[in-house]
Amino acid sequence: MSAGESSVRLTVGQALVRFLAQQRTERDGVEQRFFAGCFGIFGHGNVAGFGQALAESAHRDPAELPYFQARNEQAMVHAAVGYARMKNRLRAFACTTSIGPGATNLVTGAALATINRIPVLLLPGDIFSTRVANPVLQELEDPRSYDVSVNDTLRPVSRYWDRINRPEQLIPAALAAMRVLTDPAETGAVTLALPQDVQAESFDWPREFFARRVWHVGRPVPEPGALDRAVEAIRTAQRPLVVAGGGVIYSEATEQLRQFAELTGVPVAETQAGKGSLPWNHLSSVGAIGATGTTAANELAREADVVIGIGTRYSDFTTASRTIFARPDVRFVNINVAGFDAAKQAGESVVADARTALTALSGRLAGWAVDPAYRTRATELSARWQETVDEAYGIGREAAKAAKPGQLLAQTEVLGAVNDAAGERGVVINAAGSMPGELHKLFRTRDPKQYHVEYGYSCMGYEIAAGLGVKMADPDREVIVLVGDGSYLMLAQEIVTAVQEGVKLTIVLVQNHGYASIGSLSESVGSERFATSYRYRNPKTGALDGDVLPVDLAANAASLGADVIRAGTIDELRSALDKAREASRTTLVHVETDPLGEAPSSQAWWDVPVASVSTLESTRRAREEYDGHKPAQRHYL
Ligand SMILES: Cc1ncc(C[n+]2csc(CCOP(=O)(O)OP(=O)(O)O)c2C)c(N)n1
Ligand SMILES: [Mg+2]
Repeated sequence: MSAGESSVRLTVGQALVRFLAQQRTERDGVEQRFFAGCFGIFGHGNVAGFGQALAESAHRDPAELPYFQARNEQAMVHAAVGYARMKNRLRAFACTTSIGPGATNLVTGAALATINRIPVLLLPGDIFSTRVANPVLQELEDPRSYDVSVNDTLRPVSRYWDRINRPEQLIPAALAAMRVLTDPAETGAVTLALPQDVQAESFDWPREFFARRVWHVGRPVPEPGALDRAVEAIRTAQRPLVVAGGGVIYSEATEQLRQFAELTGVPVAETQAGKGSLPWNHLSSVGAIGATGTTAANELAREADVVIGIGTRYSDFTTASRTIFARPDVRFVNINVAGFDAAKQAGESVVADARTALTALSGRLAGWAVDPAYRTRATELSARWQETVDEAYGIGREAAKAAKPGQLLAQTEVLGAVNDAAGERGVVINAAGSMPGELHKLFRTRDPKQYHVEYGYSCMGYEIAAGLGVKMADPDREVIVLVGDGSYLMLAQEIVTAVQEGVKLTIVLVQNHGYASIGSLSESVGSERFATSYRYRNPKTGALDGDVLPVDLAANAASLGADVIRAGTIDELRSALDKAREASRTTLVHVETDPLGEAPSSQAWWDVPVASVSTLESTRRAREEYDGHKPAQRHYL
């Protein structure tokens, strides 16, 4: 296209900033800007291209595409994911990086985004398209092809991946990127790799490229035949059970789920991403399902003849590695906006938005309900589990039975205090270690957006970075980041960004000197807790079983700019959480817990294969137990 009124000459970087600023989503008549801003770390791969464009944009209009500094590229993707998840995927962030290590640091974050189906736009710099100066600093140099760069590592973890080798390629690529980012069935990480020379090249862009563009996020309706089959399956069920996944929350279908449950009496169990679909004390709620589930949900799952999965991808934790739905004749009805997930477990596939499908189902099932005795049984099972929660949280524990001085707190008591501190709307964030499982079964969720546990990728280091994004998405909510010492040591540096931006987080650091979770898993598979605690190497044994290390993570957090409170007892913890809530600055509460403490059992299995031959007695015993569980595993054909 030649220069003229219908075009505008800009670099690729400048054009991309302008384009991103004009993208909008609309759902249910509510229109909003899609990109809340851009996280970035600069190097030679983006400073002169996209970085220059951001600088120019900040001069023109600081609100056009606000820039936020991060300390680590992986962490900035986590922050972006935290934000987009909180916004039910209707708003998101872009992330700009340099080439080489800045780009490959994105890979873990991208995998997390894609697995959890959360949109994020990644803009790594790439090696010269002209190749005139190659190899450039940080170039991989594949002897088989100069077409390869480290950014190719982002291909399998991106839902859309493209490299912009000529300026005009940006036009179709940017549109394709937006299509994927705003499509709930397809979304995840989207990568546009930007060669550093191309970013700075200019082109006469058609003005329409920068027009305000609205991406309509629809609510696909069920195909009539599919709805008929689903209704028929549910009507003939004696023991139906809903499994509510993240799709219920992203679709904002919690009210429709409540109506469906009240109308039909079908009990509702929740996956990690779906937790909060019903308030914990709703009569139809049986809480968490699967390997980290409640005994109530799991008992009903074992008896269920029809499982109604809504917005779930049936991870191994949800299905207890395909053992929890135990009836030989169990059938599945799957409502999912993604055909890929709807087809799982050979179920009746209803490809539709959760809200639309639930409304349709409630209409078609009017007058039908489960046997009242089944309803009562679900309620009773739940009530029994809630007594277990009270016990684990230490509610009603007499003073005489309270912890003795010097005795470490149980992690479940810490979670009880955090549950109280979160109140009606506070958001609790976690991702890896022993806490996700305990939170899943214990946490009493009152609001659909208050339980933010990333358990698609269960990525250590997500917690603090995601807290930043969550708080940016909803500054009115108290945000409580629960983080283990292992996770903290992996990726804590976004505390600095939170302090810089005045984004106030409460961080509860649970110090148990190592990997309580993997320690207990290790023991259960006969690996004797090998190398799962942080200890000095013992000169006598040669193993890592010496003294506890002199590590002070509270001091570390203070050095990064956080206010710090150390809590030793449950009363100190509760008062620290009160103080943190009132504080205006990011506050870290440091608490030590017993690494050997246990949460109540879910009575469910998780498939982690055990060595089939071993000289260790512990391993042989674990293998025997494993062999005992294995036959219960189903294909669900
Ligand atoms: C990035 C990453 N590496 C490794 C793992 C495997 N893993 C899961 S939990 C865990 C230990 C977590 O330790 P910590 O945060 O202290 O929590 P704790 O188990 O003590 O509750 C490890 C190593 C993971 N989930 N993520
Ligand atoms: Mg730990």
